[in-house]
This record gives sequence, C-alpha cells and structure tokens, in this order.
Amino acid sequence: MRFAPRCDAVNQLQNQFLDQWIQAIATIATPDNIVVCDGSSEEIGGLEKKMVADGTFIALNGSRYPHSFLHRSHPSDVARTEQLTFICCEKKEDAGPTNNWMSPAEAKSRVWPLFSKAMAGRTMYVVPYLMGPADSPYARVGVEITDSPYVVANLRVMTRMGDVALRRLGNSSNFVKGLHSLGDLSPERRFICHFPETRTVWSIGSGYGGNALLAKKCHALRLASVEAKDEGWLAEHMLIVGITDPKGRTTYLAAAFPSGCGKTNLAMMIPSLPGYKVETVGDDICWMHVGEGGRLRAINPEAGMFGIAVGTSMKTNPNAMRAVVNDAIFTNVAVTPDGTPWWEGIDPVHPRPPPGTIDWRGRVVGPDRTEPAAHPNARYTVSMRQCPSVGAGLEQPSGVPISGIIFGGRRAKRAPLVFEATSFTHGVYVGATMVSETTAAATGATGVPRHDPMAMLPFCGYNMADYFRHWLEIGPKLSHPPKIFHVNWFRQSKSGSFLWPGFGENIRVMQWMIDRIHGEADARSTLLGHVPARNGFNLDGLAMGGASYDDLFDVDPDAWAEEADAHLKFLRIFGSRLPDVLVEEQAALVRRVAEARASAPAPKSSPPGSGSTARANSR
Ligand code: SAT
Ligand code: MN
Repeated sequence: MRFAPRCDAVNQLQNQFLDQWIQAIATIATPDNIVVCDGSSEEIGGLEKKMVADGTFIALNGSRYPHSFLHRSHPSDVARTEQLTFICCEKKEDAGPTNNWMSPAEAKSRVWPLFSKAMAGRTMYVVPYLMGPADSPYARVGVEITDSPYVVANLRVMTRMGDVALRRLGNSSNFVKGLHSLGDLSPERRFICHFPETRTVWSIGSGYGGNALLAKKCHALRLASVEAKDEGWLAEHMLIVGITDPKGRTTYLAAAFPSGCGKTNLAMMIPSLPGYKVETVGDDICWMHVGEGGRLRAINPEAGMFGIAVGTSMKTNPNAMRAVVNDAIFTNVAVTPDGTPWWEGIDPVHPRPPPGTIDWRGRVVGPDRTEPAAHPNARYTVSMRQCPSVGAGLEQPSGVPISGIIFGGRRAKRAPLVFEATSFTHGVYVGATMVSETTAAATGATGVPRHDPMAMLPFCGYNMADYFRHWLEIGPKLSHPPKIFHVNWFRQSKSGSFLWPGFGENIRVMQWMIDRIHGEADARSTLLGHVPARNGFNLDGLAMGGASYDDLFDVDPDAWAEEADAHLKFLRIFGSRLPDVLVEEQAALVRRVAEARASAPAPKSSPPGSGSTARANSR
C-alpha cells in the first residue's frame, strides 16, 4: 500500500486528525492506492480518462454535449434505499419513530466488518469538501473517503471540493467523516448508517445518488439537522429562489417539497407573467440561520444539482436544459445513436426515442418497446453556475433573507392550489402534517400518499417530535418571521388530468404570496387558512381547460375531517415527546371543520372541472 497524497495542502497543513482517520480506514479497507483529491481540472481529467477506459463513463457527443458523460448504475442500485438507511445514535428514542435505528454497537458488529478489505484492488479517494460559500461563516467542512471515481466526479460538481475545503479546515478536527465503499453493490449488504454523536457516516453497497454522495443528504441534511437543532439553526430540504416583481422588489422564498415533486423546476422557473424575474439560489437543500434584524438568512450548501432528467424539457424547464449541455454527468438516461442523452419527456413532440437508442441498461430500444428507455429516477449532475438563472445569492456569505416558506406535496385531491398559514405556529403544524405521494426518487411503490413532514421524512437525523419543537422555538427568535404557505401543483380533475398548468404559470401563485408578504393581496379565510380572494388571484389569459377558481381552491370540510383524523393518528406516533401546541392546532382544525360543516351543510361543492393539462413528472 502506498500513501501518496497528491494535495500539497495536506502536507503543509499536517492535519493530524484527517491523517489519522485516513490511515485508520486504509488499514481496514486495504486499498491498493490512496489519492487525496485537490479538486483540480488535471485531477478530474485523469479520472475521466480512467473511467472512460474501464466503461464507468461513456463519453457523449463531444460537439453537442462537450465534456459530458453517461454513467449506468447497477440495475438494483437506482435510487435512495430508505429501508437500508439508519440513524445510529445511542438511544433509540432519539432517532424517533420515523427513522430506522441501529445502535452504534450493532453497526460496529454488522456493518463495520463489511469494510474489511472492501477496497482491495481499488483506489481509495479522500475527498475534502466544503458545504456553503468559501467565505461564509455558515459553511461546513466534510471529508468523504470513497472507492468510487464516479462519486468523486459528482462531488466535484456538487460541492466546493479539494484544496478550498482543506484550507478552511486547517488543523481543526471539525469535519464530518463520510466513509463510502461500493462493496459488492448487493442490496443484501447495503447500509447507510449515520452517527450524529460522532458526526460520521458509513455507506456501503450502493454507488447511487444520496446513498453514495455523502455530502448531500447524509451530511447536509441528516447530520446537519442534528447540528442545527443543537446550535439553533435549520437544515432543510428546500429550494431557495429570489423573485423580482414588476415593482422592482426582490423577495426570497424557500420551499420544501419531497424528492421528485418539482423543487428544481420551481427554483429555475421562467415566469409566464411579464415583469417578473427569477433568481435561482438553491434547488434542494437550504441552511437557515437567524440573522441580524431577526430574519432568517439562507445559504445553499451545495454547488451543483443532482436533478431528475425524466420530464425535463424546453417546455417544462428551459433553464435546466440550457444548464446541462456541457460539463454534465448523466446517470441512467438513454443515449441516441449520435451520442446525445435522451429521456422520456425530453421532446414533447416526439415521445418515442429515435431508432437505435440504447436504454439506461445498455439495451437497444426496439420499436415495440413499452417500458421507459431512461430510468424514472435518471439524473443529471451539473454545476449550479451553469444555470442561466443562477443568482449572486449562491455565493453570498451571509445568505439571502427569507420572507416566505412554502410547504408542498403532491396531492391528487383535497389540498388546494395554495393557502397561507395564519401564524408561524400554524405554519409549523401545516409543515408537520404534510402528505405527499411517493415518487421514483426512493425505491418502493410510487404514487402512495404518506406523511412527509416538511419533506424531511427521509432526511431528519433525529426524533421528528424534537424537530417540530425546534421549529416552534425558532419562531419567537424572529422579529420578522416568514409567512408560511402550502401549495399543491398536482390537484386533479375527476378524469385524472391536472387542474393547474404548473411550471411557468406557478408565478401566479408566487405573485399572490409575494403580494401577501408585502400586505397587498386579498385573501379569503377557510378552515385551512387564507386562500386568494375570488377576485384577488390572477387567472387572466390562462388556458385551464374549463377548470375554475373553485376547482383550484375548494376546501371540502368532509374530506378535511378525515384529514384531521389522519393528522392526529400520525402525530400520536410521537407519544409524549410531541409538543402540545401541535395537538392544540389539530383540535383547532377540527373545530374549524365543524364550523364549516355547520355553516355550509349542503350541497357539496361542484366536482372539479375537466382540466386539460398534460401529465408531467414534476411541475
Ligand atoms: O437523495 S438523492 O440525492 O438521490 C435525490 C433525492 O432524493 O432528492
Ligand atoms: Mn432532494
């Protein structure tokens, strides 16, 4: 074994903590070779060459997609595996009822031995990375050790990687330690274990996305959420977007939607209304601190996007399409005979792939083929800087001021297009009781409604009851608390088509929210909170195929009586740890439902109209 650090900074800094950890892992995993990554273009160029030579990367058409590659993951390794993801804190109750728990002792006996000789015959890459802008007081350092060069290439895009992170780390022991090995890629021997008490992650048996890019969900959400609770800030599964309106005001909003529900599309939307401009700051993760003046300030800890390809087109997300035309990594998309990436929905005019297209598993797509050519969770990895709508906020060390928080789910029924919570506490209740239908971002059935509080169900690293309490405690620290909204782009008509066109038209909903934030838009009170007043919502010039204001904003008291029962059933799983105020909010919802039923006993509102919007992956 050769210890061959290629990064001068390591030698200069002599970080003994990093050094000791590298040596300890090398002793167990017995790699042939160790490379400490510096993040340079020479380094990545060498890795790309190696990956093209061994088939890990397929170079795409160099004139149409310069410096871009396709990677095909193992067919049993195509999405996050929530059932194999564990929080390994000492006490089970600290992980809470929504997490899988494994004791650190059990992890040591069950998972640690899998790393034994796991890197024999392979190179061990040490990848220092920084989450957040280089000169931000909120940025944090992590180091991922991995035997996957594909992971290294992704981390180089997704984070500020290499020397910049080592410089920030200096001699400190203050870094998250992520250990990743592909192992044998068998789901039988796949584990993603988080140790919040030692700020460590062990991941083995997967090379895909959030399972393997440990900086992302494992560090920036699961471990960071625990640190945020201890230190009084928030680590959230949220996009960050700035919207400049025709009055010239820029308002920043953060929005939590579960994976595969359109965060990326909203973050870089091209508004359909004139005079509005969108600035993208983040598309997946948001770290928020209570800043000067009692406002939340948000940074995007990431530097790149790991976006869902399927459904992305010039119609649904032109900015993403323009971002991925060079220096991109595509995972599990199909490839046309001329070497360009292809996925379902890329060209709404031609729903079938061109003849001779190779699917995500490397098989030629025949003319009778019905199954998709790209995997539904196929992804592109690309630098945020390549997105035409990226804003200066991405590099702002103190973050951007957040005036509104949006929670959102994918709900075919019941949830109206938008409503506003009546207070910060009510907003926390709305987030805590969010329901959304499952998507292909995680393995398992799709389209199944589940409680996904604040879109953090798979990402909260501790007991969710304590997470709710932490949110409730943040409110009083804010002299300018954000307004809290809930949106649902996915409401369907009886015939199953979407009622709302989504995408660029979502600016109409943002317009109402921004005007509410500035005290300018009218609202109507419902049992859920405020919805836009009948004449206060801009539907001008919108083709909605017969759907009406009522179809979008109807709140059915009978349906919400059932929802309120489901909320309580869900909240009860947290037992005595649940903050009382959430139970009080549930009781208040029940009272409002009863009042609504009493004041409008019959007839029930007309069924939603026919709608006409085409189906799409996210909106
Ligand atoms: O966790 S991943 O990074 O694979 C994608 C997601 O679920 O958002
Ligand atoms: Mn996500």
